[in-house]
Amino acid sequence: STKTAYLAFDYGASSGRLMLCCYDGHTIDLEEIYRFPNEPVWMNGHFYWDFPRLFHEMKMGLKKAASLDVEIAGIGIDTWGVDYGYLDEDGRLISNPFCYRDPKNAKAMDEMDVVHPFKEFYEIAGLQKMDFNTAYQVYYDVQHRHYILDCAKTFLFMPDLFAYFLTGRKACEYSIASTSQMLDARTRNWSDALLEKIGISREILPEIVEPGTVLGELTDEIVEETGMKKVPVIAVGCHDTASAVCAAPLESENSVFISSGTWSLMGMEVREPIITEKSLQYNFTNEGGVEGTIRFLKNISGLWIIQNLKKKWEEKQPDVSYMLIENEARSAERRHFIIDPDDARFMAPMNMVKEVQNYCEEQGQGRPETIGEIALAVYNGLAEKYRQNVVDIEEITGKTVDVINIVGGGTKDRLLCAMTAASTGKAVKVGPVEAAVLGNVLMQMKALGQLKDVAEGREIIKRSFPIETFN
Ligand code: LFR
Repeated sequence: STKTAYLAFDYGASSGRLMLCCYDGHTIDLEEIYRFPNEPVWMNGHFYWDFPRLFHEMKMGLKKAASLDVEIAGIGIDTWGVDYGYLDEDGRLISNPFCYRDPKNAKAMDEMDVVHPFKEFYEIAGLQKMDFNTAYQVYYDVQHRHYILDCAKTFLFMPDLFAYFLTGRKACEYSIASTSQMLDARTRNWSDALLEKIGISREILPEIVEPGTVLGELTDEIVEETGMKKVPVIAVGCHDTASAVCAAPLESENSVFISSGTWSLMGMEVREPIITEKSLQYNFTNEGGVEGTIRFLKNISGLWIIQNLKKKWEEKQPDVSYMLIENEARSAERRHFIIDPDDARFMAPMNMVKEVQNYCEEQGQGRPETIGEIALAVYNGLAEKYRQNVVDIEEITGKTVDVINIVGGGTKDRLLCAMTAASTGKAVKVGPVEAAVLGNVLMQMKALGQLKDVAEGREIIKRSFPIETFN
């Protein structure tokens, strides 16, 4: 047939999956061929990713793909941002990477702030102040785990690590590197000034490659183990949010996106970084996108709190689904509860239900008791953040926002979509759900010459998936 097939690995903070994506010259269709949980492990006061397990799952996915008897043109990998690992001189992974919710990060940020004021970083990197930014994590390594840096020969971000173990090629992809607070947002390269402040040697940082670069083919070992052919691995927008925005069917320069999932990444696609007094004051971030774009956005806690409420409720009531939570929130009796979803206390609490209840009580709102009331406190908090964010974006950019495009897994939450339209007063367009996977595929297609540019890719997305409007 004339169909071309691609494999897209999309690793999120709670699960990962492998999608088979076929393009017939007109539309793209997707099939999930493998899914697995991703559970960071809490061990002696720290949160780690289980990297060998995640790599194992990658190979299981490839095995499954190999058994399908489909010709695969390329493989792309995207993951959450900021996290990384070190390789020794023989390419062995030194220590399991930390999870970005590790409590050491807040401490590291405070330590670095004392020596190097945040403003010095912001002026160059243009990144929002978040304690998990790679710069703080690496600063922690420099200060408290120097033995690791003593034998580290290569630094790689999470998707780069996977690509390295598949192909043997060591490179840092630009969009993921742009989440580190170690790049100069304007030159799009490592910033020597920032590296010096952090105390990491430039020598262990590999070259930065653009999204859409063919990294290399699967190694013989991987081919042997999985039954795959010698397929090329392509650096896509390796940061999941870069991929999601790549596939967002934005219609104009006044469109705002929300990449909705565990986090809500809300902002605009712009041509040049916006690093001003105001963007600093409002704590906006400039992350690197595909085709030289900048994702000017704010990182807002997203459905993370709802996900963790669900886990807690499931312990007593196994049939609690997202649908049920949504419906309970729609019909909740007392509707005034509201939290600040970005309050640090919601980052990784032991009991999310109590945390939300206590917050409301401490704020003088009374205590939400039912599933509906507790969930609504979160929904109200998110909707209010979105509203404020639109106001801030309009003020900073001087533009008037016309449409908000919501993409990603969070679009399945129809209550949140409706509340977004209501709170912002803007037209909201919803879809596609699988934005990260689709952006991943678009950049593979571009790398292999099947696509002229992202604009053409977004037209394919619009043809292939329903986009719904909420007013
Ligand atoms: C979304 C995301 C965000 C990033 C957060 C932590 O999955 O990649 O963009 O800020 O995870 O890495």
